[in-house]
Amino acid sequence: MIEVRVPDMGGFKDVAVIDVLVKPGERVETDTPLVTLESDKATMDVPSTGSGVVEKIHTAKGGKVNTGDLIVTLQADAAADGVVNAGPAQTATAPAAPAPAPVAAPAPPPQPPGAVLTPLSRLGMPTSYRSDLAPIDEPGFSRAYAGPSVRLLARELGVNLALVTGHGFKDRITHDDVKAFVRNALSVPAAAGPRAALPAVPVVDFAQFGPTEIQPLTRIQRISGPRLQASWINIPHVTQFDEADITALEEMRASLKDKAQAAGVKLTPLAFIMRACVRALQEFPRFNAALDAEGANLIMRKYVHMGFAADTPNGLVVPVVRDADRKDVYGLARSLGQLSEKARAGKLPPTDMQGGCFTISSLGGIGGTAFTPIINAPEVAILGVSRSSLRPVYEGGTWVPRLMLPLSLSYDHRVIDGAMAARFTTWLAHTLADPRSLLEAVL
Ligand code: CAO
Repeated sequence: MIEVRVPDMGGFKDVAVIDVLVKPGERVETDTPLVTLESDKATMDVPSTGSGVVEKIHTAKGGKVNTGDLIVTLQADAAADGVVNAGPAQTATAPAAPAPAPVAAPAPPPQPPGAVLTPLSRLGMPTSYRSDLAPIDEPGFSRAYAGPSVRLLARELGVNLALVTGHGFKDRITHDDVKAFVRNALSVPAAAGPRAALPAVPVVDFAQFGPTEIQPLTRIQRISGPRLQASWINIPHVTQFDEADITALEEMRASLKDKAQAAGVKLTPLAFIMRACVRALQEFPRFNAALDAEGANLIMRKYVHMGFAADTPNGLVVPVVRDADRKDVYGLARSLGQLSEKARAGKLPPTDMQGGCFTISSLGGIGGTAFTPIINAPEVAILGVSRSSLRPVYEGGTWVPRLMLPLSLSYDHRVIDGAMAARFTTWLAHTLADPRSLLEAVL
């Protein structure tokens, strides 16, 4: 067993536990943050002192702790038995231990030899950049999922953490995320002038009008909210609507469904739509690109990892089917089933939510005729799918019943123009209407 205790907190007493970052049964490594504490001077993470599986959590969010209190017991890996106390806490006044490197984190800019590095010159930024950033919204800043040294850096640079997308462990905001955010803010052309601060919405005491109850957002909602807001604010969205005749596709799916089910695969419409989207990305590679931090170049991806929005009891998550271009429709259906199950059970590891190139948000199982999905930045497009319905279509001089699937493609207008978006959805609709090619094996 490893006992992780509250380290010496330098005289602070009854320090609040503002977050418990792990659950019993979860695997942790040395330095994985276990709980976040907050005194009136600083926030600090208490990292794990060994690797193993969380056996018991001895504190709870909202509780109070003191130096030496037991916070977590770990079932240690075979070689690491013993009772260990936590090392020094990561406080806002002491630099934090390095967080796990985010996937594809941007490299720091090269520095001239002998350069004196202030926080700003380290980022290659003019000192007047602060006017380009929205003011810090304090409640959002304190809710953001970031360690003390990252908060300190964000304060120094005037970055509103509520708007920063985290790429660290469990989507924690890292130093590189803060730097990338500032670089992005600076990429606004000088002619556009400083970015105007967003007008604040009024803060209202609702209790003065009647009884109320506070329901905290889930952890997933607290993380995804600022991300959605950042995408909404930063990306000029346009949504292109279209519809695909999926009469033949649904006939074909119905004829294959039982056999697939017997083999343990649930062949839903989404698997076919994903296969069609993979092929559409290959046909229109710009939809599989990302804009670089300066907004000057496109990064063309040579791989296809497909995200799909999944509705879970804890909120919206976007699992990613890796190498979707190397899977046929059955392989995609199998991955969709496995990832959806993990997502609903709250057991998706961060690696299953990273590296997406394009997202599909299907509300077809629920209802609706169209919607305007928000792009999952740094992707440049997202396909919304609504419920198919049987409708009369005029064909060859007569009205025939056809099953029509509504498509809503939101795209980043900095990268994709309207004509290209219309070509994309038209191509997609044609491909879904003639589904034989979607069943072809993938070599
Ligand atoms: N039109 C009509 N019926 C559809 C359909 C469509 N476009 N898409 C799915 N269906 C049907 C399926 O065929 C299935 O019916 P059967 O059980 O009779 O075959 C039923 O609806 C349920 O499908 P499903 O939801 O189990 O499977 P799926 O592959 O369509 O979707 C998933 C999986 C994870 C995408 C879905 O469960 C989900 O979470 N959707 C919500 C996504 C979301 O919240 N998006 C919004 C994001 S923005 O806030």
